[in-house]
Amino acid sequence: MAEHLISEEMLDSYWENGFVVARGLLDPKDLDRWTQRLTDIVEGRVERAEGMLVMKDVMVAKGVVNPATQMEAIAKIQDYEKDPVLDSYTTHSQILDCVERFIGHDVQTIHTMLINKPPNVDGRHPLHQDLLYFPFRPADRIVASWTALERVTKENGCLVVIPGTHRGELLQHENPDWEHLNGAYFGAAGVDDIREKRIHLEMEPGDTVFFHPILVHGSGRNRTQGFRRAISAHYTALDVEWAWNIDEPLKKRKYRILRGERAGEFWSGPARREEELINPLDYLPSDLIKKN
Ligand SMILES: O=C(O)CCC(=O)C(=O)O
Repeated sequence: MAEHLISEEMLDSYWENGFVVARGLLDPKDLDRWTQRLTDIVEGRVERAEGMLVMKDVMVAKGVVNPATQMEAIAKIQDYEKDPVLDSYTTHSQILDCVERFIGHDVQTIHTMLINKPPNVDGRHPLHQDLLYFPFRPADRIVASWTALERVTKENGCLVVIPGTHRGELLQHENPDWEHLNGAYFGAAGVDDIREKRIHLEMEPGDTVFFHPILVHGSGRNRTQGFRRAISAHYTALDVEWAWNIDEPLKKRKYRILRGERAGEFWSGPARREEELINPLDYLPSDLIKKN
Protein backbone atom coordinates (compact mmCIF):
# COMPACT_ATOMS: atom_id res chain seq x y z
CA MET A 1 0.00 0.00 0.00
CA ALA A 2 2.80 2.43 0.70
CA GLU A 3 5.04 1.08 -2.05
CA HIS A 4 4.38 4.24 -4.04
CA LEU A 5 5.89 6.29 -1.17
CA ILE A 6 8.83 4.01 -0.34
CA SER A 7 9.73 1.85 -3.34
CA GLU A 8 11.69 -1.42 -3.10
CA GLU A 9 14.70 0.50 -4.35
CA MET A 10 14.35 3.07 -1.57
CA LEU A 11 13.96 0.30 0.97
CA ASP A 12 17.17 -1.35 -0.25
CA SER A 13 18.90 2.00 -0.05
CA TYR A 14 17.68 2.46 3.55
CA TRP A 15 19.16 -0.87 4.66
CA GLU A 16 22.34 -0.29 2.66
CA ASN A 17 23.03 3.28 3.80
CA GLY A 18 21.00 3.71 6.98
CA PHE A 19 18.76 6.45 5.61
CA VAL A 20 16.57 7.35 2.67
CA VAL A 21 14.92 10.61 1.61
CA ALA A 22 11.29 10.62 0.44
CA ARG A 23 11.03 13.72 -1.73
CA GLY A 24 7.91 15.90 -1.58
CA LEU A 25 6.22 13.59 0.93
CA LEU A 26 4.16 16.15 2.82
CA ASP A 27 1.80 18.90 1.77
CA PRO A 28 2.95 22.55 2.16
CA LYS A 29 -0.35 23.28 3.97
CA ASP A 30 0.63 20.89 6.76
CA LEU A 31 4.10 22.39 6.97
CA ASP A 32 2.57 25.86 7.31
CA ARG A 33 0.27 24.66 10.12
CA TRP A 34 3.20 23.23 12.10
CA THR A 35 5.38 26.29 11.55
CA GLN A 36 2.52 28.57 12.59
CA ARG A 37 1.92 26.46 15.69
CA LEU A 38 5.58 26.67 16.60
CA THR A 39 5.38 30.45 16.23
CA ASP A 40 2.21 30.63 18.35
CA ILE A 41 3.82 28.53 21.09
CA VAL A 42 7.08 30.47 21.09
CA GLU A 43 5.30 33.84 21.07
CA GLY A 44 2.94 32.73 23.84
CA ARG A 45 -0.31 32.87 21.84
CA VAL A 46 -1.22 29.30 22.74
CA GLU A 47 -0.66 27.38 25.91
CA ARG A 48 2.22 24.93 26.01
CA ALA A 49 0.95 21.37 26.12
CA GLU A 50 1.71 19.23 29.18
CA GLY A 51 5.19 17.73 29.08
CA MET A 52 6.40 19.99 26.29
CA LEU A 53 9.86 21.43 26.72
CA VAL A 54 10.72 24.64 24.86
CA MET A 55 14.51 24.96 24.90
CA LYS A 56 16.41 28.20 24.38
CA ASP A 57 19.62 28.12 22.41
CA VAL A 58 22.59 28.04 24.76
CA MET A 59 24.06 31.29 23.40
CA VAL A 60 20.79 33.08 24.14
CA ALA A 61 20.52 31.47 27.56
CA LYS A 62 24.08 32.62 28.39
CA GLY A 63 23.41 36.14 27.07
CA VAL A 64 26.08 35.85 24.37
CA VAL A 65 23.56 36.97 21.73
CA ASN A 66 20.45 39.08 22.15
CA PRO A 67 17.85 37.80 19.73
CA ALA A 68 15.63 40.32 17.98
CA THR A 69 12.60 38.02 18.10
CA GLN A 70 11.41 35.19 20.32
CA MET A 71 11.74 32.70 17.48
CA GLU A 72 15.44 33.57 17.23
CA ALA A 73 15.92 32.46 20.84
CA ILE A 74 14.66 28.89 20.50
CA ALA A 75 16.72 25.78 19.70
CA LYS A 76 14.03 23.13 19.94
CA ILE A 77 10.75 21.86 21.25
CA GLN A 78 10.98 18.45 22.84
CA ASP A 79 7.98 16.16 23.45
CA TYR A 80 5.18 17.91 21.62
CA GLU A 81 2.95 14.82 21.65
CA LYS A 82 0.20 16.43 23.74
CA ASP A 83 -0.06 19.36 21.34
CA PRO A 84 -2.77 18.27 18.88
CA VAL A 85 -1.52 20.43 16.01
CA LEU A 86 2.13 19.40 16.17
CA ASP A 87 1.20 15.82 16.98
CA SER A 88 -0.70 15.56 13.71
CA TYR A 89 2.82 15.13 12.31
CA THR A 90 3.49 12.04 14.45
CA THR A 91 0.23 10.43 13.39
CA HIS A 92 0.27 11.63 9.78
CA SER A 93 -0.85 8.79 7.53
CA GLN A 94 1.85 9.38 4.92
CA ILE A 95 4.57 9.28 7.58
CA LEU A 96 3.14 6.15 9.19
CA ASP A 97 2.70 4.43 5.82
CA CYS A 98 6.42 4.99 5.22
CA VAL A 99 7.39 3.95 8.75
CA GLU A 100 5.57 0.64 8.24
CA ARG A 101 7.85 -0.09 5.30
CA PHE A 102 10.87 -0.03 7.59
CA ILE A 103 9.56 -1.66 10.77
CA GLY A 104 6.31 -3.41 9.88
CA HIS A 105 2.64 -2.90 10.63
CA ASP A 106 2.69 -2.54 14.43
CA VAL A 107 4.02 0.89 15.26
CA GLN A 108 4.44 2.97 18.41
CA THR A 109 5.93 6.42 18.81
CA ILE A 110 8.70 6.94 21.37
CA HIS A 111 9.87 10.51 20.80
CA THR A 112 8.78 13.80 19.23
CA MET A 113 10.81 16.92 18.53
CA LEU A 114 10.85 20.12 16.51
CA ILE A 115 14.26 21.60 15.81
CA ASN A 116 14.76 25.30 15.15
CA LYS A 117 18.09 26.57 13.95
CA PRO A 118 17.93 30.35 14.19
CA PRO A 119 20.45 32.73 12.63
CA ASN A 120 23.35 34.23 14.63
CA VAL A 121 23.91 31.31 17.02
CA ASP A 122 26.28 28.36 16.71
CA GLY A 123 23.47 25.78 16.79
CA ARG A 124 25.56 22.89 15.44
CA HIS A 125 24.56 19.38 16.34
CA PRO A 126 27.65 17.15 16.76
CA LEU A 127 27.84 13.83 14.94
CA HIS A 128 25.95 11.35 17.11
CA GLN A 129 23.71 8.27 17.18
CA ASP A 130 20.12 8.59 18.34
CA LEU A 131 20.15 5.12 19.93
CA LEU A 132 21.99 6.75 22.82
CA TYR A 133 18.69 8.28 23.92
CA PHE A 134 16.41 5.25 23.52
CA PRO A 135 15.78 2.37 25.94
CA PHE A 136 14.41 -0.01 23.28
CA ARG A 137 16.24 -2.73 21.33
CA PRO A 138 16.90 -4.11 18.78
CA ALA A 139 17.97 -0.99 16.95
CA ASP A 140 16.77 -2.28 13.57
CA ARG A 141 13.20 -2.01 14.86
CA ILE A 142 13.51 1.76 15.46
CA VAL A 143 13.28 4.47 12.81
CA ALA A 144 13.34 8.26 12.78
CA SER A 145 11.42 10.56 10.47
CA TRP A 146 12.69 14.11 9.98
CA THR A 147 10.82 16.53 7.72
CA ALA A 148 12.13 19.85 6.42
CA LEU A 149 9.68 22.66 7.25
CA GLU A 150 11.58 24.95 4.91
CA ARG A 151 14.40 24.54 2.42
CA VAL A 152 17.43 23.07 4.19
CA THR A 153 20.85 23.54 2.63
CA LYS A 154 24.51 23.23 3.49
CA GLU A 155 24.42 26.96 4.16
CA ASN A 156 21.61 26.91 6.72
CA GLY A 157 22.75 23.77 8.53
CA CYS A 158 21.08 20.78 6.89
CA LEU A 159 21.47 17.28 8.32
CA VAL A 160 24.71 15.46 7.58
CA VAL A 161 24.92 11.67 7.64
CA ILE A 162 27.72 9.11 7.33
CA PRO A 163 26.28 6.37 5.11
CA GLY A 164 26.68 2.79 6.31
CA THR A 165 27.46 3.65 9.94
CA HIS A 166 24.12 2.13 11.01
CA ARG A 167 25.82 -1.26 10.65
CA GLY A 168 28.12 -0.47 13.60
CA GLU A 169 27.53 -0.45 17.34
CA LEU A 170 26.36 2.22 19.73
CA LEU A 171 29.49 4.32 20.37
CA GLN A 172 30.67 6.13 23.44
CA HIS A 173 29.54 9.78 23.37
CA GLU A 174 31.25 12.86 24.74
CA ASN A 175 30.88 16.62 25.07
CA PRO A 176 32.59 18.18 22.03
CA ASP A 177 35.11 20.83 22.89
CA TRP A 178 32.89 23.63 21.57
CA GLU A 179 32.41 26.96 23.26
CA HIS A 180 28.64 26.95 22.86
CA LEU A 181 27.04 23.54 22.98
CA ASN A 182 23.31 23.03 23.51
CA GLY A 183 22.29 20.81 26.44
CA ALA A 184 22.40 17.04 25.80
CA TYR A 185 23.94 17.50 22.34
CA PHE A 186 26.54 14.76 22.76
CA GLY A 187 29.02 13.75 20.03
CA ALA A 188 30.02 10.19 19.10
CA ALA A 189 33.64 9.43 20.02
CA GLY A 190 36.11 8.12 17.45
CA VAL A 191 34.33 9.29 14.31
CA ASP A 192 37.01 11.83 13.27
CA ASP A 193 38.52 9.33 10.81
CA ILE A 194 35.28 8.93 8.90
CA ARG A 195 34.10 12.52 9.20
CA GLU A 196 35.09 13.25 5.60
CA LYS A 197 32.66 10.58 4.41
CA ARG A 198 29.70 12.62 5.63
CA ILE A 199 27.19 13.79 3.08
CA HIS A 200 24.88 16.80 3.30
CA LEU A 201 21.16 16.14 2.93
CA GLU A 202 19.84 19.20 1.18
CA MET A 203 16.06 19.04 1.17
CA GLU A 204 13.04 20.99 -0.02
CA PRO A 205 10.07 21.73 2.26
CA GLY A 206 8.09 18.52 2.83
CA ASP A 207 10.97 16.22 1.95
CA THR A 208 11.40 13.63 4.69
CA VAL A 209 14.42 11.59 5.62
CA PHE A 210 13.92 8.27 7.42
CA PHE A 211 16.98 7.08 9.29
CA HIS A 212 18.28 4.27 11.46
CA PRO A 213 19.08 5.01 15.14
CA ILE A 214 22.71 3.87 14.83
CA LEU A 215 23.40 6.08 11.80
CA VAL A 216 26.02 8.70 12.68
CA HIS A 217 24.52 12.08 11.84
CA GLY A 218 24.50 15.72 12.92
CA SER A 219 24.05 19.19 11.46
CA GLY A 220 26.09 22.32 10.79
CA ARG A 221 25.73 25.97 11.67
CA ASN A 222 23.07 28.15 10.09
CA ARG A 223 25.10 30.75 8.20
CA THR A 224 22.09 32.53 6.71
CA GLN A 225 19.81 35.17 8.19
CA GLY A 226 16.75 32.90 7.91
CA PHE A 227 15.58 29.95 9.99
CA ARG A 228 16.18 26.25 9.47
CA ARG A 229 13.29 24.32 11.01
CA ALA A 230 12.39 20.65 10.94
CA ILE A 231 9.85 18.41 12.63
CA SER A 232 10.73 14.90 13.69
CA ALA A 233 9.46 11.77 15.44
CA HIS A 234 10.81 8.34 16.35
CA TYR A 235 8.94 5.07 16.03
CA THR A 236 9.49 1.45 16.98
CA ALA A 237 7.88 -1.87 16.15
CA LEU A 238 6.06 -3.59 19.03
CA ASP A 239 8.44 -6.56 19.28
CA VAL A 240 11.12 -4.42 20.93
CA GLU A 241 12.37 -5.03 24.47
CA TRP A 242 13.20 -2.61 27.26
CA ALA A 243 17.00 -2.69 27.43
CA TRP A 244 18.05 -0.25 30.15
CA ASN A 245 18.87 -1.13 33.72
CA ILE A 246 17.52 2.19 34.97
CA ASP A 247 13.80 2.64 35.36
CA GLU A 248 13.37 6.34 35.78
CA PRO A 249 12.21 8.55 34.28
CA LEU A 250 11.61 7.04 30.87
CA LYS A 251 9.94 3.84 32.00
CA LYS A 252 7.09 5.83 33.47
CA ARG A 253 6.32 7.35 30.10
CA LYS A 254 3.43 6.12 28.09
CA TYR A 255 4.44 5.06 24.63
CA ARG A 256 1.49 5.30 22.24
CA ILE A 257 0.71 2.53 19.81
CA LEU A 258 -0.41 4.12 16.56
CA ARG A 259 -0.76 1.26 14.09
CA GLY A 260 -1.69 -2.42 14.18
CA GLU A 261 -4.16 -4.43 16.25
CA ARG A 262 -3.17 -2.67 19.46
CA ALA A 263 -3.52 0.88 18.08
CA GLY A 264 -4.81 3.20 20.79
CA GLU A 265 -3.15 1.24 23.62
CA PHE A 266 0.13 2.01 25.36
CA TRP A 267 3.25 -0.13 25.09
CA SER A 268 3.77 -2.68 27.84
CA GLY A 269 6.33 -5.03 26.36
CA PRO A 270 8.93 -7.17 28.08
CA ALA A 271 12.32 -6.14 29.45
CA ARG A 272 15.48 -7.97 28.41
CA ARG A 273 16.91 -10.56 30.76
CA GLU A 274 18.59 -8.90 33.73
CA GLU A 275 22.12 -9.82 32.61
CA GLU A 276 21.54 -8.30 29.15
CA LEU A 277 20.35 -4.92 30.38
CA ILE A 278 22.65 -1.99 29.63
CA ASN A 279 23.36 1.16 31.58
CA PRO A 280 22.86 4.15 29.23
CA LEU A 281 25.16 6.24 31.43
CA ASP A 282 28.06 4.01 30.29
CA TYR A 283 27.79 5.66 26.87
CA LEU A 284 27.67 9.24 28.15
CA PRO A 285 30.59 11.52 29.04
CA SER A 286 31.85 11.07 32.57
CA ASP A 287 31.85 14.83 33.21
CA LEU A 288 28.11 14.81 32.67
CA ILE A 289 27.77 12.15 35.30
CA LYS A 290 29.98 14.14 37.67
CA LYS A 291 27.90 17.28 37.20
CA ASN A 292 24.72 15.39 37.92
O1 LIG B 1 17.88 18.88 13.10
C1 LIG B 1 19.06 18.88 13.45
O2 LIG B 1 19.80 19.82 13.23
C2 LIG B 1 19.65 17.70 14.15
C3 LIG B 1 18.65 16.69 14.45
C4 LIG B 1 19.23 15.42 14.94
O3 LIG B 1 20.39 15.23 14.99
C5 LIG B 1 18.36 14.37 15.35
O4 LIG B 1 17.17 14.44 15.07
O5 LIG B 1 18.85 13.42 15.97
